[in-house]
Amino acid sequence: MSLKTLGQFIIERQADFPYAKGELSRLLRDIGIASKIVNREVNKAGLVDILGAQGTRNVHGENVAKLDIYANDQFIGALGSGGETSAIASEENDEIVPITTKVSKQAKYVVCVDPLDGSSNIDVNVSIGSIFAIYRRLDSDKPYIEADFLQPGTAQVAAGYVIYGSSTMLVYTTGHGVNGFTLDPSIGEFCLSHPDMKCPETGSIYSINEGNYSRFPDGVKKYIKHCQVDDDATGRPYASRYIGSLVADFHRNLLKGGIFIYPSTAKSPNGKLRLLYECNPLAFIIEQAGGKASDGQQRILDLVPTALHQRTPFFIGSTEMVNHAEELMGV
Ligand code: AHM
Ligand code: MG
Repeated sequence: MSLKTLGQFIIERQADFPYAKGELSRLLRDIGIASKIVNREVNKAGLVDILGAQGTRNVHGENVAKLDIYANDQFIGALGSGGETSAIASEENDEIVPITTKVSKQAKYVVCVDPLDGSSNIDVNVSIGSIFAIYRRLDSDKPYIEADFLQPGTAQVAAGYVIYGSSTMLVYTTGHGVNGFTLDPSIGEFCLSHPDMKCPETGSIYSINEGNYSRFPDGVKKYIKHCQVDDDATGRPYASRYIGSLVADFHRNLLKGGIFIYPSTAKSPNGKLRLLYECNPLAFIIEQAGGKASDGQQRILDLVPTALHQRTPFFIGSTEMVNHAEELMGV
């Protein structure tokens, strides 16, 4: 069987968008380029003086590792020079980043990105990822506005993630199923390795930071107990697996079946994860793979954002498991 590269696949799939002129395809190509450059640095992180905290804090008050900055620069650079993105919302930037090249000002799309998620795992050689969501601007005849970024997740035209793991993979959807590409380092290309990915209807893995147990809502505590009960018929107790890298936890559960939960806590009523560039893109992917994503009460993709960096409780994975967790949350 011959290898199909990401570039070939994107061109073939352009037919899914009969009215498009190839801009989205080029934008996806730009993301592929940025992630290959980030991958190169992630892979040699132990060798060069790029490891470790930079000594600054990002807009959320968290320590910023050098690779976060590097990855952010790469995504902004690649999307900027590609010419199809008019502005970017990034986890690393408080404000929207405008792209000021002549062509980009007219570009149809805006991109939300978490350039390097799970960065506390960089120093210990554990999988990390990049996450992106692409929206068509509300009015491409005028300059971009914040409302372009505050569209509900249902308006995403494409979304994806890159996992820098034991191998590097790019997984994306344009609303026509989910496809995964593994980076072949010998030729420097992402190659189709996981066509038409589907999330099992149910699974036997639950992923949650149980250290926060005492701060969880009652419904989440009940769900954790449900996972731990001995029941041969449903294969319980389930296995607890939590990496602390959203992309890695999500990717495993997508392939094997399972549920990932980052709920509200007594200290953080909106949870920790960010709607625009963490939850919405993964929610789009899981739905396209037959799974489900919820904030515990309602569908993630239906939430109407009010701020760029807003957080939301997050329940995502196999449909049956998310449904059960929602029931215990009182939906
Ligand atoms: P980050 O954006 O600062 O990297 O934080 C997001 C990460 C996710 O990858 C992961 O799911 C979560 O934080 C883990 O948080 P916690 O350590 O509270 O369990
Ligand atoms: Mg993040």
